[in-house]
Formats: sequence, structure tokens, C-alpha cells
Amino acid sequence: MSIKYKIIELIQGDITKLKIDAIVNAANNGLFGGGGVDGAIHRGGGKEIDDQCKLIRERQGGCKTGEAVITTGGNLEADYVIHTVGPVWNGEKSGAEEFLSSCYKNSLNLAVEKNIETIAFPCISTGVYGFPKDLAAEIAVSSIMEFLKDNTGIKKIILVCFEDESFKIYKKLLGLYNSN
Ligand code: AR6
Repeated sequence: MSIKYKIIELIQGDITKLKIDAIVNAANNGLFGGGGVDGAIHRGGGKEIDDQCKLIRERQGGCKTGEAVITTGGNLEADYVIHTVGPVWNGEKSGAEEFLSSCYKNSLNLAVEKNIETIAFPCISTGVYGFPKDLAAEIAVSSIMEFLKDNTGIKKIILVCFEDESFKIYKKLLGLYNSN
């Protein structure tokens, strides 16, 4: 079991710079591109990502909260972008925790479907959407661990923290898992 934890890597930096099979985007329901990591990914990927998001919008109206869709990476180093929509934090018992967990699991399931072996996640919902960073980190790690129980092909999962606070939270959290 513990060997599987080694699949997870933690880094601090800009997810758009990663040379990897897929990066995950913290998108909005309309897949329009926005601020934060979404803005950076759309800017970095260029028209190719915008055009594919438009097609998805026309086909299925965008992406529901907790679900995930895929485009190619356009001008990014990553081959693919998996766009998932995190929940807006409305307090405990609003169902936000389950939606956030679904973001991680649905993104990973989609990756497996597309034979993606290496994937990087930002800290979904912890910026504009206001999810508490420590709770979001716990949900991210536990959802990934759950997925890894019957993982069928993912070789590396990189958790990308942009700011110090999230990086410190994840470092502590993964340290606890690793010491088990
Ligand atoms: N690389 C990695 N992480 C980043 C980067 C980057 N380049 N830039 C920001 N982050 P947010 P959300 C971190 O707000 O809360 C958009 O407008 C950031 O520090 O990007 O899910 C969408 O269109 C934070 O930890 O996403 C939606 O409307 C994390 O990414 C809405 O924001 C997520 O912050 C989604 O809000």
C-alpha cells in the first residue's frame, strides 16, 4: 500500500509550466476561462483550448460542478488539460466537500480513460471559490488515496501549490500519510 503513496509528488510553482501528460484546470461551469489558474491555463494554451471549450459548451452546455472534461494542451507543455469545476464554498453541510472530492476522482477517471499516466492538480476551489485551504487539502489527498486503491494506470500525480500557505499544509499532510 505505502508504495502507491510514492506516486504522489508535491511541488510549489506554476502548473502551466509543467511538461507532463495532463494538467488539471480549476475551471468554471461555462469553461470560459477566468482568473487564477484558469486564466493562466487559457492564456498559456491559447486558441486551441478556447476553441475546444467552445465545442464542449455547444455540445453539453459546459461542465457541471464536480465533473470533468478534457481538451488538448494547445501551446502548453502538457499534452492535455482536464477541466474540472470545483464548488464555491458555502460553508459546511452545503455538499461542497463531496463536490470537491468528485473533482479529483472524476479527473483521475477521465485521465485513465485517455491513457494519461502523469497528471498535475492545482488546489481546486481554494482561490476565488473560497474553500478553506486545509479542508480542501485533506479532501484532495483522501480522494486521491481512495482512487489509488484500484488505480489501473496512473504513474504520477503532482500536487501543485502556488502559494506558501497551501504548500505548508500539504507538506504536513503528506508527511502524516508517509509516516504510516
Ligand atoms: N499554477 C498553479 N496554481 C495556481 C496558479 C498557477 N499558475 N494560479 C493560481 N493558482 P483559483 P478556484 C492557485 O482562484 O478557487 C477562475 O476565475 C491559487 O493560488 O484559480 O477553483 C475560474 O474561472 C489557488 O490555490 O480557482 C473560476 O471562475 C488555486 O490555484 C474560479 O476562478 C485555485 O484558485 C475558480 O475558483
